Amino acid sequence: VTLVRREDYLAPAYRIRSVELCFDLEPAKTLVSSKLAIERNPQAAPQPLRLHGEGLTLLRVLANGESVSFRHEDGQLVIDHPPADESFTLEIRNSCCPEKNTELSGLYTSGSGFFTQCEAEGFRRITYFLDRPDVMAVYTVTLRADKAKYPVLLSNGNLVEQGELPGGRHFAKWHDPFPKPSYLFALVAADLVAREQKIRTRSGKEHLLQVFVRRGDLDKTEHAMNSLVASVVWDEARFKLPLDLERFMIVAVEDFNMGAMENKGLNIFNTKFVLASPATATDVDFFGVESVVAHEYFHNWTGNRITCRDWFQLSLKEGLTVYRDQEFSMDMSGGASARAVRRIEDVRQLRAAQFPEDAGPMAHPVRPDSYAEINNFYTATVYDKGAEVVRMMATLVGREGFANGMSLYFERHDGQAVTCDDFAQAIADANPGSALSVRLDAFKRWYAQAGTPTVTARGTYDAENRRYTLTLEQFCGPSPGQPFKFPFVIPVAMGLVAQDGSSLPLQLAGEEAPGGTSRVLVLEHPQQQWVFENVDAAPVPSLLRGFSAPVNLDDGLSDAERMVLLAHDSDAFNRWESAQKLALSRLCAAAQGLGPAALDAPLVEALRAVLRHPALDASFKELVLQLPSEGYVAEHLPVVDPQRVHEVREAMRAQLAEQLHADWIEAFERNATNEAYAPTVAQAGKRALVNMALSMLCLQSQRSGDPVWPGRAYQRFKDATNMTERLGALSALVESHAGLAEPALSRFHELFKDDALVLDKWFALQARAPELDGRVFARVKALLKHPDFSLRNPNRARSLLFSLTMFNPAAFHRADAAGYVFWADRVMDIDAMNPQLAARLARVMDRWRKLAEPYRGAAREAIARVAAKPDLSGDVREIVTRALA
Ligand code: BAL
Ligand code: ZN
Repeated sequence: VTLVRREDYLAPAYRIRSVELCFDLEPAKTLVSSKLAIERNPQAAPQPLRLHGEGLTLLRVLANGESVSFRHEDGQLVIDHPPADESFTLEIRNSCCPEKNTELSGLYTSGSGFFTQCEAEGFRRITYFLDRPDVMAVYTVTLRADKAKYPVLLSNGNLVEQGELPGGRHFAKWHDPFPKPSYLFALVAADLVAREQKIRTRSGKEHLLQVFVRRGDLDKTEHAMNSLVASVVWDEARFKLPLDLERFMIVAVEDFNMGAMENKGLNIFNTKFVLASPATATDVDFFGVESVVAHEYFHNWTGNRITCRDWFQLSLKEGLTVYRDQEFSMDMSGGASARAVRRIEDVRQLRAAQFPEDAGPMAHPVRPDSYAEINNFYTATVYDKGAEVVRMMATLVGREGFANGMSLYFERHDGQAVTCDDFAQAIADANPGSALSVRLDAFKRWYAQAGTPTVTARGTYDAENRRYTLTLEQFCGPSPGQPFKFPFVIPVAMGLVAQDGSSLPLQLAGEEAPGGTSRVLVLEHPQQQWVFENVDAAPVPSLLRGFSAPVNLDDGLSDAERMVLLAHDSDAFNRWESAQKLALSRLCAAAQGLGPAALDAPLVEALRAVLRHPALDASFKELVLQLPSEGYVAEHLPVVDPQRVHEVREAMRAQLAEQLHADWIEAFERNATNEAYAPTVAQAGKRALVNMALSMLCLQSQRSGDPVWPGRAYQRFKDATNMTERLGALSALVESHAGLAEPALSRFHELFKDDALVLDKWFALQARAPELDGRVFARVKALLKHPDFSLRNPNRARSLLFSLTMFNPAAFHRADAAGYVFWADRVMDIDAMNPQLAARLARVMDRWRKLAEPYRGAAREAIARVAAKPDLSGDVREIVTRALA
């Protein structure tokens, strides 16, 4: 494995100022001609010109109109003696083969159209170029194609010319006035239709918004368009960042490795994040569309106007843009409670994906130091932990201070390719004297050091002096290549809660008066103490409110103290967190044989109180009543027996189904709604709680044999007027292994067999059902041969394989190792077509070292079998090599 290292960065020796591209599009052989205006970097030593190129057929190279000698070396086109002038032109003709491009990187066909994906290094699979983000050029692009097959021809920027060509062909010429790196190039040639909307920004300028989809999908684009309009309005209001393009296009494509891609003015999206109608998409899908549309739109400033100097800086745009889309989603959600629900969901996601990553063989800093394959670093760490790092900065400088920092960032760097340091510096410089600027260097360790720190908190109460002393300590264990860590700067939002549940005023020693009931302590040393004065009785500390830093918190609280927080904390996040910690401690104890596989009566009663609470929102109740996932429990165990974890969690779920039976019935009846469908947080919360209640009621029926609830679920499944209810009812049947699950599954397939995204749900649901006697695993193996299944379509492959291997530990981790054998075979099958997708599947074994025997040995053997495959892609090789290291 050859590594690219951050410290080896050198500015480019040549720059490309402008490029004229011309495509003759044919699936089997597309001709590309490119004319590059190249400049030497006067600061760089004289050297050959080296252009990236991968899997291309070179037809011609001219420099300043003359032939020039060239050679191929290490996947690069090398011109040893380019013209000596400061600037010169290079003309290249090459061909590529879009229909054979199963990697879905570069130019490829999907269905009957042409699409591109260039981030990170796909442009070099289209033509020879300086394919690195710090080379920014102005693009003029001409597309030529058969008019009947490809009536729509799109590229970045503005349409400047179009017309007919002989032989039934036509052309379109596009010009993008903004210099951009090659990873933001895009083209589309396909038979599509568009939903269009005009929007006026604050300056009074009118802009055209378009969402392109296949014929027949137009009725599923309203939500994407609404989300786009809302994003444009939000970015201008919150960050004074207006839409800078005359036209902004979104195109949906069925075969796509990522969620979506922020190509300048021409976003290309996985259909999953564009198409949504109440009949075919769930509430979760609707929120996904909203947040991904926003994310890609926000990239237009954070990513496109200011981009990354090199790929080690990926979080510069991704962490920041995730932070922005999270804030947008919170603002779109409404009140404080809905915002808290969003925050809880984001944190759950961070803990489910990023914390394990940070503790495993792929652990890397938010700004990595090296990589073999950059595609492997589009990770939860770069995205989600990166967003937490930005969020901590915003916490340390305040909301207005952060907005000022963003303004300074754009003032300084608009149009440039910069680093994470440049961003942090701008935020700090806009806020002199702030909690961030006075310790900026230490804060930036969040970019440099991998690993999740643990913060240990202990409090002591001194009744005589009415003083409460809080001691915080931090520690972060070693990560690959980082044996020792310096202390992090950790903002700890906190409050003190009295035993009666009231919020106590917070007055630190030395202060004249209390400063509110919630504040942010900055932990920057291995250990620090804070003394609070005028505290009348021993309080319960509520720490890390709103999850103010991406750390594990050991708060040392007793069950009774957690119960106080669960019932009363003014911070909704910590209310939820208290329930999670109470349940987690039982799950972990039971999984290790240190406690019963049952919840104690006080906890069941506390959960009942939440479920019955007259004032709490349904969405919040649903989150509190969910037991921590098997994956989350596993992360908290020293050694993991996935079957045992499953067993104890199922036992506790069954217990909640039984002991809260009457409460589930009431929750079901009370929250069932006949309102016209709208994807609002309030409605979605009710539907989520109703679905959970139905699941619990069917689970209880499975044990009691009472057929009433499966019957009602089946009826609800048939009568449902939206996909959230329909899928919820179907899940309740499938997850409880009810007899009616089979007819319901057949009916569902019959109803939706022509809707790819819904069929994905059908596959996923079956692969995620709680394992029972090996039936679920057997079914997944059978579904692999289903006529509707294909490994080529990433969404379909994910629906079956990721559902099993990532989200169904008990079906996957089998004592007979069959799950691992299955995994290894699929990784190798997919690798032959699509290494990026295969590498993602390979990552599900990251945590194999934590497994108990016989799982551990069998897992190692399966990984070693993949590693031994001679023609493995670099993508998968990097993952399995690290896993075995
Ligand atoms: N830039 C890759 C897709 C995304 O993060 O938006
Ligand atoms: Zn992004």
